[in-house]
Amino acid sequence: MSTKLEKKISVCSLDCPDQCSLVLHIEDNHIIKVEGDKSHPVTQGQICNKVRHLGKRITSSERLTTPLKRIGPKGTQQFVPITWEEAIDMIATKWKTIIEKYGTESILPYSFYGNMGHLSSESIDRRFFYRLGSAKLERTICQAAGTTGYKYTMGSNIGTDPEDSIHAKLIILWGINAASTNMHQLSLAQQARKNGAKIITIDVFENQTAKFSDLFLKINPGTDGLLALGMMHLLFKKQLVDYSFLEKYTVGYKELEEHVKQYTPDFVAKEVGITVEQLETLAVMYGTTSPSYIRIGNGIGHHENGGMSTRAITCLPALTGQWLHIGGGCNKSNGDILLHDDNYLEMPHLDTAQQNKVINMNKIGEALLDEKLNIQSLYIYNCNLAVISPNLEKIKQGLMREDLFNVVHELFLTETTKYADLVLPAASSYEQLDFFTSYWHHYIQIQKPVLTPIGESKSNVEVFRLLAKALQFENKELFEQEEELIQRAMKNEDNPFISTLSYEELVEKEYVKAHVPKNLLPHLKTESKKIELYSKKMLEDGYLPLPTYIKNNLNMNYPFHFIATSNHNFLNSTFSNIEFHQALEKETVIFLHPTDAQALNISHMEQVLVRNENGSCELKAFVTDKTKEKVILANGLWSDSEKHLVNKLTPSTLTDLGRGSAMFTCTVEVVKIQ
Ligand SMILES: Nc1nc2c(c(=O)[nH]1)N[C@H]1C(S)=C(S)[C@@H](COP(=O)(O)OP(=O)(O)OC[C@H]3O[C@@H](n4cnc5c(=O)[nH]c(N)nc54)[C@H](O)[C@@H]3O)O[C@H]1N2
Ligand SMILES: Nc1nc2c(c(=O)[nH]1)N[C@H]1C(S)=C(S)[C@@H](COP(=O)(O)OP(=O)(O)OC[C@H]3O[C@@H](n4cnc5c(=O)[nH]c(N)nc54)[C@H](O)[C@@H]3O)O[C@H]1N2
Ligand SMILES: [Mo]
Repeated sequence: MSTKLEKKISVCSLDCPDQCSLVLHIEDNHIIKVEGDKSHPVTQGQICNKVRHLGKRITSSERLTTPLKRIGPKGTQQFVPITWEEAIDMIATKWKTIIEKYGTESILPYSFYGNMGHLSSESIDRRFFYRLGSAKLERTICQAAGTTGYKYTMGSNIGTDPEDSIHAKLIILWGINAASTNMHQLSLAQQARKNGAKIITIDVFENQTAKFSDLFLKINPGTDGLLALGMMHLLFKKQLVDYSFLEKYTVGYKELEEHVKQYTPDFVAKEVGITVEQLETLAVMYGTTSPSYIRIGNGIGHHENGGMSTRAITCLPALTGQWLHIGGGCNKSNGDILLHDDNYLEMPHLDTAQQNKVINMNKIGEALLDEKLNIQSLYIYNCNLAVISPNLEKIKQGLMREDLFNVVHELFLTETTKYADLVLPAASSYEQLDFFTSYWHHYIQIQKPVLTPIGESKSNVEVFRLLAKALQFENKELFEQEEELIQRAMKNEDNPFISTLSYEELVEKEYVKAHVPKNLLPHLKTESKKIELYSKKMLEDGYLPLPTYIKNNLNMNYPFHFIATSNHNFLNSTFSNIEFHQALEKETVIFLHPTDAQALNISHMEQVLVRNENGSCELKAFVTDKTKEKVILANGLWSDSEKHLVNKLTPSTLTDLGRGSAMFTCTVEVVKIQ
């Protein structure tokens, strides 16, 4: 790469719905400035502050440059550099021994979307582990509950094009802190507001998104489904539903109308923690405004009842016939709009596993400690497991197992590498060719390499090719080149929305938009081809067929509901190791209501102990009435000190639908440190 200043179009590889198009100013293999691409219809030249300072992370002097082998006890981060040949040979030798003794399914890959590139996260890696016959990982920590609830209703993950939300006259931001986690949705909402739209935020905390809204409802955690059912009750009662739409495009509206009679305003308002007047205002605004658009966030899906709650909200637009109005409807995840040929990319037919051992990623601690499951080796990539997973104390116990052979492929030394026998240096997304599809907007984007890999770092794809060779796997599929992979993956016969797009066009234009008709109704993938308010499939799968409120199971031994969300200046734990970003986020805090602080005799910014049966943390108490009494929030996934790891407190319980993480259904006590 040249040493003179150049501007290069790139795509942000972080796990974020906005998936921005970036203009990187590069000099001497360093990112010296980052701008938003003005030509991209969603990015519109605006980017978040953390990505504006991306260069501090990507070209940081802390980047790993060589493979490292452990020399000290596990947990102490003591390594010596070794060569790639030695590293690959060590993995191959160790795995061959493990396989001989315990079988292929004693090896488990553990990955998530630290790099959203499809080649980096679900291509040769998946093919390799199928061919190896490893145990399988259920990757459900993020959206699983919500998208499962959504899919039972709508058939697939397709919803309103966010760009159309500028036409909405009512926008509800529900369980999403869009100001931090989906900033371009706020820009679009701002444009809608100029045309007279009203904006409502529904959250348990008065965050920056709430401040931006015309109406804010501060509700009790985990009551979203009930609130939606209470709205439905009023919509039917006040005759604000569109019966002709319901008749033509839905299944089960009569059963639903009968079913929601039990959700009376008095009961709903009390349980949700709002007034009957607020509930009425919300229902009437929703029932009388069109187009209305609901952006459903992940704050809902991380509760035990998150699948059903999301399903209940997903039913609302059908009641008022919103799917026929441009900008109307809702959007949880648009993941299926840009669905590529994942079967081709991942090749499940290469699988050689005999038993089909499946481990849920949220239960990795339990799995590592379960002798029957017999996990002998972990290969971790695209994921900071020891920070982001619930029930960390248990995970730590598992990772400390002397007999566990643990490989971590990372850009940096992290909390997770502490427990590695071998650390491999990863190339960043800007150092390789890959393609990206947003799970919110409708653009496919390409990343061409714009930096030379730092040190000896290698991309995920490259490392799996090396491993395949070392294990003498001869399948040519394991050695396919990046260009061909993208070209072939973009051809998905089953997805009409991308059928006219080509790799050549993508290379030329940097991003291309899916061709999605304004009316999605002919594309519903439910069995009935309609919106399923009553779902026969749910009944067959062992669930209640109508959206129903089931209270979360809280451990009442502890007085506070504890919700550790993501924060504004990190992306999950990414950036939490960069001093610049730490300074932006300032402190690791819990937000505590003044009444609760007073009862505990805790003053503002006092260091406190937060604990429950899973573990304990030391954090500062930020006293504020932005939260509800008895509800505590924490600001993100800090990893600067073990004392700050909030997931030491969260449970590994699974959600009602989708086997997702119910990490937000958690209780704690707060104790003064003497
Ligand atoms: N800055 C930044 N952006 C990010 C991320 C990040 O870490 N930082 N992470 C990325 C990822 S992987 C994801 S999945 C998304 C997640 O982004 P969001 O969809 O915004 O989800 P969360 O940040 O988990 O929580 C959103 C809101 O839900 C609220 N909440 C919690 N419980 C409840 C409840 O029971 N009901 C309601 N109504 N609200 C509740 C919280 O107070 C919070 O304001 O953001 C992505 N973007
Ligand atoms: N308490 C609590 N816990 C949470 C959440 C929460 O809101 N609260 N959010 C949950 C959610 S929604 C999600 S999605 C998960 C996210 O969990 P993770 O996917 O683990 O997200 P990150 O913490 O960003 O860590 C990603 C790691 O991948 C590495 N990486 C980046 N690119 C590459 C690459 O090309 N190759 C390799 N080998 N590594 C790479 C980065 O350096 C980084 O350390 O966290 C979950 N955990
Ligand atoms: Mo996520």
